[in-house]
Amino acid sequence: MRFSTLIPGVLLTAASLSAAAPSSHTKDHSHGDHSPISPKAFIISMNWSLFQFSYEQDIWFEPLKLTKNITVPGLSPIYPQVHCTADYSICQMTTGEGEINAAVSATALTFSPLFDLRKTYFMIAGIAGINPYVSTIGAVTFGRFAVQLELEYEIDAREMPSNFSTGLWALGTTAPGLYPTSIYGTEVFELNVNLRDKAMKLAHGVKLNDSDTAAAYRKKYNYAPANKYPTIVACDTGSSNAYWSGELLGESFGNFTKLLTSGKGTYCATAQEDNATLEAMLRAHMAKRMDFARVVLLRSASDFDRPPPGETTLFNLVYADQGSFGISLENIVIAGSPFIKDVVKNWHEYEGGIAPSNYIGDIWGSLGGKPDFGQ
Ligand SMILES: *[C@@H]1O[C@H](CO)[C@@H](O)[C@H](O)[C@H]1NC(C)=O
Ligand SMILES: *[C@@H]1O[C@H](CO)[C@@H](O)[C@H](O)[C@H]1NC(C)=O
Ligand SMILES: *[C@@H]1O[C@H](CO)[C@@H](O)[C@H](O)[C@H]1NC(C)=O
Ligand SMILES: *[C@@H]1O[C@H](CO)[C@@H](O)[C@H](O)[C@H]1NC(C)=O
Ligand SMILES: *[C@@H]1O[C@H](CO)[C@@H](O)[C@H](O)[C@H]1NC(C)=O
Ligand SMILES: CC(=O)N[C@@H]1CO[C@H](CO)[C@@H](O)[C@@H]1O
Repeated sequence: MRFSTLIPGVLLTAASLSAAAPSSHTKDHSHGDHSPISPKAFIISMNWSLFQFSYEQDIWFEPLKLTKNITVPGLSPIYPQVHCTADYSICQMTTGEGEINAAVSATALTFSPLFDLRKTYFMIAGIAGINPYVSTIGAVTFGRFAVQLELEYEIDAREMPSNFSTGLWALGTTAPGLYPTSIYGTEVFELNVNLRDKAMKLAHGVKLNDSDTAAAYRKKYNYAPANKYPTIVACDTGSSNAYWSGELLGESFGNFTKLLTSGKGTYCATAQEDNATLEAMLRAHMAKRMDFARVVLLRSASDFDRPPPGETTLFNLVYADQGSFGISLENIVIAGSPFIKDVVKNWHEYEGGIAPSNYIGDIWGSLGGKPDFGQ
């Protein structure tokens, strides 16, 4: 439906990109070649622990052999380097957690003169809370929409009017359920569905990892898909700095996602970074430094966003051992690697871009075209 408005913008982008990207094969950045690095695939992680075994970042080091370190000014003080394969075809960085870290680190990367990212495919890949009505712990989600959940008015639910269903509602309005009248621009991002589907197809049939503890915790939910084996699913993320939990907040944010995406988005995964990373990428695209049509958003489920029947929300959030932190990390690699490897192996299919057939961009139409959500 949006082909006519969208495709010209996309072709323009592809044309401006085709002037692009020097090949990176032969460069040796440790020996004085200072032309920009132009990776084919770039993984964006959010967190990493120096003290514990396996977090979002270092899960990639071994399987992808990320042996080259590049210090990039403006990255997080605790994750100051980008890590690349020896031929610089695949790189990875860690933004740090939460929206501020994600926005600033992604901006520093995309505007760094050390990189030419105009043809690079990005995979934002992290762990997330999961909506049990849409999927389950250990599952891997691929998103089309990223919604800024806490960009709302909020009053403590104990002080809300008795006829309110939730203490959170859209900015500039007077009650839950009304479309926001005050728009900041980062409320919703929509990504290339054709690219997402390609990444999901490549991941199809992989064997996701599981643990006995996770399997037992799933059984506490007396409904599907929460109590089913984890799978790969297409559904959408919501970002919020507030690390929330609970049936009512989950329902409130699910409603908000529907409201902002004109019913098209299905909230399933909670993240603390995606709208910020995507805002930085949108601006980098506008500055012709990268291509917003080349972004995949993957979130694996490390915990449920609300408790099973008979347990409290507090228990679910801070006490329960859901047994899925480790498997969610492993499953990022299991479900994300096929895409990363395919980009490098079959670069001829990717180099010119995977044209989107849906609208991509923000709520303002900043990249051209007309949003297929909102008012
Ligand atoms: C992020 O990493 C820090 C240590 O670097 C760790 O303490 C924290 O628990 C991690 N957070 C998540 C959500 O994994
Ligand atoms: C590259 O960075 C990683 C993570 O900080 C570190 O473990 C590794 O030793 C570094 N490698 C080199 C060659 O400096
Ligand atoms: C709640 O009640 C007030 C006062 O009766 C009314 O003005 C308002 O529209 C109601 N709000 C909702 C969300 O039903
Ligand atoms: C699944 O996890 C177990 C325990 O960590 C590990 O031994 C096994 O190799 C993993 N399987 C896959 C397919 O990664
Ligand atoms: C979500 O929306 C439904 C349908 O409008 C409504 O019945 C429900 O109370 C809302 N839930 C919350 C928590 O706001
Ligand atoms: C920087 C940024 O965009 N981060 C997030 C996303 O949504 C709103 C946007 O203005 C910010 O409050 C938040 O920090």
